Amino acid sequence: MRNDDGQVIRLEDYRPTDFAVHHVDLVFRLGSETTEIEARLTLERRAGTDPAAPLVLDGDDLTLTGVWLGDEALAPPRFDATPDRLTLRELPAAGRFQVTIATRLDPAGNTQLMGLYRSGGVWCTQCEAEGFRRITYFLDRPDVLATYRVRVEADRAAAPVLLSNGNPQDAGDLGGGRHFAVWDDPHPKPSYLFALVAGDLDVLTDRFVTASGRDVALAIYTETGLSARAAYAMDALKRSMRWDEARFGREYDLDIFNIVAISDFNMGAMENKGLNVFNHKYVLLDPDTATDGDYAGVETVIAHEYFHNWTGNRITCRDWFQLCLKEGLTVYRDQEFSADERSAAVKRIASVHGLKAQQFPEDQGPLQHPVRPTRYREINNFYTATVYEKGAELVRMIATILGAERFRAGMDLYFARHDGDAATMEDFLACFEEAGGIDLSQFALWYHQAGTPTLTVRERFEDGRLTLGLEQDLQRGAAGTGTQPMHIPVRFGLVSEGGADLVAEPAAGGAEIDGDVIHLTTPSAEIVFEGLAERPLVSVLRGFSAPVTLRFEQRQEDRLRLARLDPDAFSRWRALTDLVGEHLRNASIARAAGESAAFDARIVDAIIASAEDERLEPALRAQMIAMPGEAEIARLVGQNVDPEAVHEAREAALTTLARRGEATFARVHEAPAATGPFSPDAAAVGRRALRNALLLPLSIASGSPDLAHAAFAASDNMTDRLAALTLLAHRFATEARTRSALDAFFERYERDALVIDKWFTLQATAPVPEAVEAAERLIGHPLFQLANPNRARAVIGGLATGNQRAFNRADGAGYRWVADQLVALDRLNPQTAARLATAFRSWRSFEPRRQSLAMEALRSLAARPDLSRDLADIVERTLA
Ligand code: 0A1
Ligand code: ZN
Repeated sequence: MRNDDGQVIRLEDYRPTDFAVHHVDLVFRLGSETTEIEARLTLERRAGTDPAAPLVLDGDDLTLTGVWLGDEALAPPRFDATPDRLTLRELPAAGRFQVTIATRLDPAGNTQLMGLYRSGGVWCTQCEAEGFRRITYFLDRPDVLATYRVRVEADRAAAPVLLSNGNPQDAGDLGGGRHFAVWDDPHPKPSYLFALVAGDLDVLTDRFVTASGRDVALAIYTETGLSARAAYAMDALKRSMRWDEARFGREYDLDIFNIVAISDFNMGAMENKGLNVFNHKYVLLDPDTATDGDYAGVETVIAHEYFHNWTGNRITCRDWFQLCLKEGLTVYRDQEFSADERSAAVKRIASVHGLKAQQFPEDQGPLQHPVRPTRYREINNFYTATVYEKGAELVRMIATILGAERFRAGMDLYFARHDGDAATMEDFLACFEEAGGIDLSQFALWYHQAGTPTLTVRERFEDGRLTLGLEQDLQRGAAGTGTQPMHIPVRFGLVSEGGADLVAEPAAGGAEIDGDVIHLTTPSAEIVFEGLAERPLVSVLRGFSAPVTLRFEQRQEDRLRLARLDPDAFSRWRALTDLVGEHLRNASIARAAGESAAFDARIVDAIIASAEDERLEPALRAQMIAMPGEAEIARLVGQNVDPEAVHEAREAALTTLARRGEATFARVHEAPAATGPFSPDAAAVGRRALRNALLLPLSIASGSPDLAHAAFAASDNMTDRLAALTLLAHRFATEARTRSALDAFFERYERDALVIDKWFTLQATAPVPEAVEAAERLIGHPLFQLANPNRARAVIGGLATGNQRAFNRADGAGYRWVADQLVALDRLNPQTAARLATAFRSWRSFEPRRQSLAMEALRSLAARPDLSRDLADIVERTLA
């Protein structure tokens, strides 16, 4: 294991390598115990570099068994090897030459799940970001691009399927039960996109003919017996391929595209060239075992990895500081895909919800960093919501600023100019500057300055003149990365009393306006609209056109009206959730001071009205009646948070809503549900979401679990079943009938890992203080496996990130329990331990007693001498 050497990698130190790697020939001899690897690299010194410079290759925990220059076996001092580095001296000053390196690995002992490891019986690899160096010594960095040819040898019985990147070239028998396959990838790629999979797998196949007529063989490999569950993933893949052609003119570029579903995986999935490897959670689905949320997740992740083929693979990153170049852009692309495939407003609400729940707390706490960071200790810790989700928002803002046509022209230029390159964020922006005829140097600050800007809006209406005052501020905690005014695109509308968008001409001289977008580029600006017959309702930041905290002291009546009649569906949702959020924030603060705050009946009525508003699609109605979660309310409170007060305030609001809305909710709930077989289409998903959202207030109003039990018993799909069971486990935990329902669920799905993850999660997330003890019991369950990331996340992550009340328990037991689990997990899988440790990131926002308990837990972690670099980096930055 790599312990921390304290080294910080800096963007300003970037320098190209002295050597180019033109081609890589790999041979893998997979054995039941160890794997032997031979890597033959075709190298060349780059022109203009020191002809005597040694070749220094990266390694991580490697065992070297031989080195050759051409056919000559080398011995020290011609080379020096440690587990982490191989240095070769006296290499040719010019021309191509070959170095062959032999290493021996123990894939079964690799619990980090980086490099070559075994999951179940399957051999598989994960190389992003720096896993290839755990297979062989290499210039393991994204700007070293080579073609690869891979030969895999294995026992046919253990591994009838042998896969790598690119096209299959050869295969055959070796005698003695052994066989081989050879794969050839003609597209030069960085080592992080290398992949190999070997095992006994089932396959689902299909075909796709690209716009220009290339016939592509598609295959999704799964554990034996599960390939039927890959049907929806296959459908999503074909839709993604078609969409990328239509929307961005991007076609697939090999004759074969393989996906493999793996049960032990650190992240969601990986875009290896022609051989995507997935956490099986994002491939395997059927109505009986997966929820509608799971279906949406599969669609998104399948699309995301496929879209990487152009944004990430054909055009890759020069260095890891440029991670947003591929990730922010690819998230933007997958969000646009989902918006086109489903309801755009529903998708946008879900994305903004995710951004606020994940990225805002990160950007407002100790793990804050710019979208394009300039230094890191451990790159694995920068696969963050800031790089991914905020990175996507920055691309969306570019699209808003340029408009659809010029944005597409900028993307076309990017693909044309940088195909085959390892590019930078500056390269990307330059394409939009050129294609859009615009200077984006101020906009670029979004990539460099950390923190969530505050946008303050004021309005004044007099004599038919509306004055909007806008002000931006990045003062609050922006980690020394600058606080210069940024270019904030503010989409807006002026809405009439009757609910129509008014067309009003701005008077000259204020901030620049382009159609329905105000371009705020100065610290503050005013815009005046003249000749208005009536005072309009001001609808700002439509579609969440910039990732900012909006402060707009708008009259309550105006906001209530906008919640009812803003022609922009997203803005209606925002108007209502902002009102609810504000109440919950104030009520939480009041409770903490021993007072109470009444839930304004007009807000309550607005929520109730939205539940039966036939003009809104059901999915949107479900989103409007859902209360913000406890963590979101805590974020709104911001400081001195008392999680018990937050919990009580939310409960009180739910009770008020449930009592007042009972009749309406019951009416909507009783309306006939859709008939016919299960369908994952958007309309059916929306209807289920609405019915399930109503279960909570209806159960609270009746004070009885009967409705949830009836729903559980009647459910014919996992969405309804899990919604009912979660409600029972979270609100009626002590009832014997709840236990029976949990047991019945367990028995039914005992052999289904993905469903059993849900069973673990729903218990770890029960919003009761005793969930800490429950989680302790869960990790003693025979089916709990710390080494399986999905299972570890289900229980430890369930408690740490999905259970604000128990994690932040007043006696500190939640913090201590999580810290203990992190220590144990860190020994097996540092990357997953570090990711879970980010749960502590908001510790300073709690009241002083909890702060000191959290600090104690963090300090005791930091004091451990054997912490991995991954976990040490998170813990130390969180404490700093
Ligand atoms: N590039 C992948 C994310 C990813 C990153 C690191 C990994 O290592 C375990 C795995 C996957 C994506 O954006 O989907
Ligand atoms: Zn990605």
